[in-house]
Amino acid sequence: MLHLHHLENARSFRILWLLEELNADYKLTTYKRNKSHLAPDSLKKIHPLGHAPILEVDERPLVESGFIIEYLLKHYDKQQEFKPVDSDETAWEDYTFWLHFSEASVMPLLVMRLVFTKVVQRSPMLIKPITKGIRKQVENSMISSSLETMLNMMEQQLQDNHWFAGPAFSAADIQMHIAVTGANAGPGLDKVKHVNLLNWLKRCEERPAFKRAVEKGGRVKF
Ligand SMILES: N[C@@H](CCC(=O)N[C@@H](CS)C(=O)NCC(=O)O)C(=O)O
Repeated sequence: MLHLHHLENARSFRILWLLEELNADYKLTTYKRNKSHLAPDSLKKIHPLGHAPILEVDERPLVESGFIIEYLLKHYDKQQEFKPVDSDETAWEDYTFWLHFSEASVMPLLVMRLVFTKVVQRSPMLIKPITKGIRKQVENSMISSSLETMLNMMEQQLQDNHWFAGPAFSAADIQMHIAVTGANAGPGLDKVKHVNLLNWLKRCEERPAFKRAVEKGGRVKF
């Protein structure tokens, strides 16, 4: 029995989407964020980390979206539809690289940006100019140029390939989707420089399983 604990506007959308791609039989519980934009304490009762996603497999709680994805593919993707076969070295390397790149490189920058935006939003009027100044400094010195380099790498990959792991859609696309959605928030990605990324986003979101996941768990908004 699979039971997904999903938090609104969160990385757990990845697992919901994959479960839909797999046509798996699962139970879904969706949690609302609290006033501080954090997960409710009730998630800590399922797993001490209290983060989403948590996938309970026969009541054993699994965490980390990359690990959960690999677990689901190993046990439920019998035709190996969502991961390249080991013998296709290039596709396998691309799949593995982008699966890790999303969580290890892109998401930390997006979370840092989100945290500083929240700090500005929540700071009292009197000190807002100071927090805005700090946010700008962090954005300029630690976020924007690294993110631009990463976006250029992604753009290059999608210029040469239809999907992140080559010609076929894979779970690497699912893992990357929220990262690209986050980078596309606010003013949005440059329509010329990042045309391949924007077209890839559309292709992802046209998938019937993606649409079903949005109906069940809501769309991720940054
Ligand atoms: N590396 C973890 C990150 C999990 C994570 O931080 N989830 C966020 C949602 S995007 C969360 O639960 N945040 C709520 C909180 O920190 O209280 C993964 O990929 O599963």
